[in-house]
Amino acid sequence: MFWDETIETLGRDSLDKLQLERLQKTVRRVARHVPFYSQKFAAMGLKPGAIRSLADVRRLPFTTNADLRDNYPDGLVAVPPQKRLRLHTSSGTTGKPKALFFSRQDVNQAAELIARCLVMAGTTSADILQNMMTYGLFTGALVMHYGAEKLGMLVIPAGPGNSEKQLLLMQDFRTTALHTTPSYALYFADFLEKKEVDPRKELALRKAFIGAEPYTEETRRKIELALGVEVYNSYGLSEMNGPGVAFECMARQGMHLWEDNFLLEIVDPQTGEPLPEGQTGELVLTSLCREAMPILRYRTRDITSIVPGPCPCGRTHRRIHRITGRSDDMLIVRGANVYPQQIERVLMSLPAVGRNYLICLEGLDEMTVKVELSDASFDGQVDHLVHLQSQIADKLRAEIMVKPKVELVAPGTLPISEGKAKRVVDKRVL
Ligand code: DLL
Repeated sequence: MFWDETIETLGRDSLDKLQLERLQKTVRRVARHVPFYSQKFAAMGLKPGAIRSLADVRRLPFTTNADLRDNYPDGLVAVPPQKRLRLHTSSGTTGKPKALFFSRQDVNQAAELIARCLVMAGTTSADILQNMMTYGLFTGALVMHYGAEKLGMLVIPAGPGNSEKQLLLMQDFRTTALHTTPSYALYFADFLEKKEVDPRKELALRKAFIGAEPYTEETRRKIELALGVEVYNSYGLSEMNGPGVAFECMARQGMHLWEDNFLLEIVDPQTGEPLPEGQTGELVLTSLCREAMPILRYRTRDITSIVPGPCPCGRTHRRIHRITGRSDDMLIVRGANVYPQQIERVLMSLPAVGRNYLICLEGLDEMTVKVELSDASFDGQVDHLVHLQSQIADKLRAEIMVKPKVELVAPGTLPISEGKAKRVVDKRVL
């Protein structure tokens, strides 16, 4: 099933040709309308006409997170005020937000890509989508909302939180598909368990589109088991429309990245040099269709690699592997490089572990991993808990090379947030 079969199965040569035309057009437009880029081109002695092949993309400057903040609020916008239709922002971790503008064409194009994703994942206009992402400045809910409407689904704009209400909506309107973050999906799974609701018997759920935060295969399995759904990984970022950049098809072996809209590169996060296909590095994206705010070679900081070979689904757009972390969320603990995702992978593979955890760094270089237990393993038997604690610490040490302190806590006691989960609290005095 395809939303736009011609474009989704376009042969490599035609796709390359289309990308080059769109890249050249984008470069000409930013050179004319965005002083930030025209000044960069001038300083590098680069003329827009010098981009003659896709490989020439390497001659273009990178755009970073800091560039977006420095040009806040509208320094990177390429259209006059009357063509600006929608504003989203992205908060990131520190400082000023990033402002992202959409023209009418951008809003339509973003919805078009979402419609492709939803059909690719096996949903149709007969499905009922409960959109549990945050509505507002965050792209997550609205971009999905418009795309699902374009496909013709009934969309329930539930927003996040208020699990009682979410459950009622699911029961009363027979929701078949969910859109949420992995952390809220796990939280909601806990809620259903406490309520003794068996989703397979009492609800009509069949698919969940999960993204906006990194998560592991182990977490995917936990969500699938607890909610009785198939989970599809959904990747995107505000700078490139929000959700709908890359999404899993029904083969679920990596996420197809819509290459007619985005030019993808994988670079060495330290040097910025392109890496050979298949190697793991930082994803760099150039928008090829964005009108209001085109962005060249955006350093996403997301670490991934390209899945080799063709996909059984027949789509030609290349796939990226699950994001394994961000080049800037790496922690250095007693000299070892540690990615929070490594810790999640270990924890979520253990049945005794519940659905939430928190990594706390304190003092000089002390790492404590607070781990919620599952209801079944929270039995108050001291021997059992002590054994479990040391088992988890050993498994973590085998994965991350340092042995953290492990603190076991009761199910449902660690804080949860409505937006993106905060997995690390760093209060070290280094
Ligand atoms: O999170 C857009 C989005 C909304 C994607 C809903 C999917 C679903 P931002 O707030 O700008 O936009 O955050 C983008 O979130 O660079 C990644 O680090 C992370 N991220 C998004 N999706 C995934 C995913 C939205 N599936 C940043 N796996 C990105 C891992 C993800 N990380």
